[in-house]
Amino acid sequence: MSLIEKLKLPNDIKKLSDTELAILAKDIRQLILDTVISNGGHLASNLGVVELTLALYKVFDFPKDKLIFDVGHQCYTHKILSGRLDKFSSLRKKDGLSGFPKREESPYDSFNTGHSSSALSIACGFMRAKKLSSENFEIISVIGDGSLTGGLIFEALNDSGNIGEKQIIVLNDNSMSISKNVGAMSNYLLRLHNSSFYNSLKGSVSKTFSGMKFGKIDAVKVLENLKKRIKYAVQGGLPFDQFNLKYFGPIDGHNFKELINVLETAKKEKNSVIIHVVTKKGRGYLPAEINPDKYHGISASKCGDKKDCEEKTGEFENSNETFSEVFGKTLTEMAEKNRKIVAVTAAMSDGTGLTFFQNKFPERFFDVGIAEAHAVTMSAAMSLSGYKPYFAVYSSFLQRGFDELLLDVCMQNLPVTFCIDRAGIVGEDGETHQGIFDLSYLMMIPNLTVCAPKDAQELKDVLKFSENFNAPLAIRYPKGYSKCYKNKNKIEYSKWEKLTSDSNIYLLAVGAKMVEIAFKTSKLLKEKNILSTVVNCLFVKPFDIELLKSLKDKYVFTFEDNVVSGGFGANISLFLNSNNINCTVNNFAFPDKFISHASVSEIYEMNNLTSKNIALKIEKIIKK
Ligand SMILES: Cc1ncc(C[n+]2csc(CCOP(=O)(O)OP(=O)(O)O)c2C)c(N)n1
Repeated sequence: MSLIEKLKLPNDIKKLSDTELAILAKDIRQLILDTVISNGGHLASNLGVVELTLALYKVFDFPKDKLIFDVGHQCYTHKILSGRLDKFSSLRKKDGLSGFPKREESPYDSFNTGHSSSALSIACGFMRAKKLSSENFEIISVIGDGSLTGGLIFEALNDSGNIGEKQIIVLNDNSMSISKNVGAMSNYLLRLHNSSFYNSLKGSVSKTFSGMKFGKIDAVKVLENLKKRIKYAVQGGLPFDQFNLKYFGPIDGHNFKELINVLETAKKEKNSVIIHVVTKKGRGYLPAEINPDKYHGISASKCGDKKDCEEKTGEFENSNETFSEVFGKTLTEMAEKNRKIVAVTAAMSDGTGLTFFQNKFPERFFDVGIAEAHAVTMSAAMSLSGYKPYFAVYSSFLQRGFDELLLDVCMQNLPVTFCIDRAGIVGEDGETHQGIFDLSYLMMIPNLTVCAPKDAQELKDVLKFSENFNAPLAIRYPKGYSKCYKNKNKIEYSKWEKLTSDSNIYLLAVGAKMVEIAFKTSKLLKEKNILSTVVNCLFVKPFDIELLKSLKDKYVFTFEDNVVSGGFGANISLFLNSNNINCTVNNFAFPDKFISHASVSEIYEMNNLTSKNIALKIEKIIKK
């Protein structure tokens, strides 16, 4: 029986020696590795914080003390230690453990996270509540150096300096966001943990000079003062001091003695502290240590994405490239001829396919850190200066930049192109990552054109169309592999494409996933002698008004991978109704709820959005 199986978690951790903790860390690493290889998930980040999480559990009393994980993707050891060991094999599976902290799962998860840089705002809320209620507990946030590139963190740091309540911030510095971390703060942290001269002075003063005097003055006092001056000279002044945070570090994040010492000191402190812990992303698994970016998040198997594309229906074939790859390569090709094209990412160059562009045109590629709102406004100003910015961003993360999209880009009608990846259902990452709200928040923005290509070829064509389009444009596409349809659409502004011949039943579909489902639905209906017309609504906004006007007295069914409220279908219904185009309209979309983790196909199944379900529903409606 391994140590991990013998322990009563989490209480037994308090009794363990450093040697036993090291054995436990090894067991946990193996468990994380085995589970993530089989289920997919965030590997490198979790391998990096095993010792840190164990040390936190050794020193603090959770859930009385509150532990907040920023982003939350590094919470696996925490889940294992907090009574979820027996369920760990269900990580990211339907009805299993979430890959992120989730209050519904355990009282040890103090807040549901998933998007970066919110931890310190959460801490501020707990601090104020603690002060008002005079309860006694510690508030500990674990934030990464990547999270520290997000503006929300600085709003919270500013606010927390005035609250008059204690917090402990553990800054887990591995010099990596998903890719190499960027920006001035990241350079500063690097200087801090490279300042070996200062580090060698750390702690040695009191040991060596204890009891000695310089004249009448205590030698330790003089030297401590001198040490402080050296610290500022070497480290360039500590910004954390300005936020009323006492800085401890850098600490070796894989050394139990150092970690436990510093956490115990922090616990005794009356005032807020920041502990700068240096860890190795991917620690203990060589491939992840060497390539932490590639092992940041891994799929159970890449086929997970491909599975849904395997069925060949004759109308389309599978492509070997993901939408992200097609986007990245096409933009790079376009940039070869057009020197005004610039690419912007908020710390997601790899995931969005921009690495191709980054390698070819580093001077025209800008990673601004995990700062989506900033990326939007920054792009707006670049476009005003004659450049053609393409901001590649995941659907759920663009939510962070809504006001900037509305006012800084669309109100001024500026030609920024938003390449919205991971639109629709993403699957195992769950609620925080499903891209099912973008159509609702994009459809209502004046001046914005929204496109959803049906396949890789159309994504290429829309990107080429975007080059001379002089207004804000959003192009949304899903996670994973594309199909290639036989039909090649001629892109014409606001025009839709009929993929099958005219009939009395119109299936108006938005984007790759839904055009595919509409196609399959149409085939199933045909088997029952019900003819239907599949329409690829490439321009989600503005509508093809001519086509809509022709739908009088027809059956209209809309298909979208977005929540039903405020989406494509809801707006179509509104348009048809307010223009007295009499027809029977039904919307197939996701219900207005947050959708938990499961595979993409399970999620479609659970929400009755498979072609089989839809065909049955259509049949019922038209036979009424
Ligand atoms: C708002 C937002 N944008 C992007 C992401 C995608 N993302 C997940 S983890 C991560 C990097 C976080 O880096 P860091 O905080 O240093 O943690 P590490 O993975 O290095 O431990 C990013 C960009 C996100 N979760 N939230």
